[in-house]
Amino acid sequence: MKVYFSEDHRRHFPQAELFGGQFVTPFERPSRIEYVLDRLRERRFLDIESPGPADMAPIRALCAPDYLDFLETAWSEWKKEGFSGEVMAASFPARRMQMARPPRNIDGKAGYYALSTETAITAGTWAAALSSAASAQAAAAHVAGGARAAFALCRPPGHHATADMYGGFCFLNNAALAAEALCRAGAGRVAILDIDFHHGNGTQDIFYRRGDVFFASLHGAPEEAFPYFLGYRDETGHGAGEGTNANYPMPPGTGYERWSGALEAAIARIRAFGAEALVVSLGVDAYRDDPISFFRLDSPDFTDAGRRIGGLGLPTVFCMEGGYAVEAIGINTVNVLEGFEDA
Ligand code: FKS
Ligand code: ZN
Repeated sequence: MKVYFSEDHRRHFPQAELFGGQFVTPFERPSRIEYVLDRLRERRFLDIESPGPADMAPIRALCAPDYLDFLETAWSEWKKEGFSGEVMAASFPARRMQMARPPRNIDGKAGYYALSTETAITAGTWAAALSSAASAQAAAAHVAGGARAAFALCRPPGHHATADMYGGFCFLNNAALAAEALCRAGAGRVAILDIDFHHGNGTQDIFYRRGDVFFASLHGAPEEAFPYFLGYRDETGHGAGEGTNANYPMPPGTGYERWSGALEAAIARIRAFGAEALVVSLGVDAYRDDPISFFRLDSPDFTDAGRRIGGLGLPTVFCMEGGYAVEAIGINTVNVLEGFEDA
């Protein structure tokens, strides 16, 4: 399977994440990619290519123009304001406040476009986000061109990003860009399967009213887990998209037996939907030792999950999302890909 990955991910490396009332080194850090690359090479995934520049037209079609302007200029505006740290949102349009008027002040704007505070923007964040999107686009183009599968080793991740919000370490929704590219290449129906521990709120939001893209997500129940405010079972889509959204929230301590049951249910829905192509939001933070998650999957479980996904027999684009137990993320990611190829 071909792998796409850009060195430009390194340009995004914030020094700080607000976690539990303290600043810590962000869990989402450049070394994550090294762990995955090392295992890919070791296990003979040697066809690793760096993508060309991002195709801006689909990004502009997906995202709000003012949001893209914000991402591109946030760092320089923050510096112009005289702030010495990284861009971090602190004030949000909460209940009964105005949503329709983005402030001019950069501190206000950060809160307007953010869905949470832990995700900092630095000098190279925009370039890194574009390079991550470019990997997803290249992988989608490869699959649209007839390949069985491709892996976009995206960093920063994407599934929390909406058309106009960043957060949860995400800026541009890579999986959504891949799905949209598959649609435009002629797939009448595309499914997105999100197996990251966290709910893919951004992806759900982007496709919620569309009937041609099915979204299924397995994740920590919103009562207990980030992003907290979306991901319930009764979110089933709206309008033309009614019936094309499936959430599988699960409680703390969930192990592979329950998780694989949800995976089978999601796969059955994707099959019934009649998907012609598949995008997998591949997070491996459902792993038992993940530092910020609460499922209990073992490494071999990821191989089995990959095999079940491969059983769908669909052209498939994998997009890297989360996973933080650094040593294991390489093993678990490649396990999914190998299982898939085995199927
Ligand atoms: C707030 C805790 C916020 C943020 C967790 C983000 C998870 C990101 C991810 C992605 F795939 F996007 F990387 N924690 N007090 O793993 O879903
Ligand atoms: Zn996650």
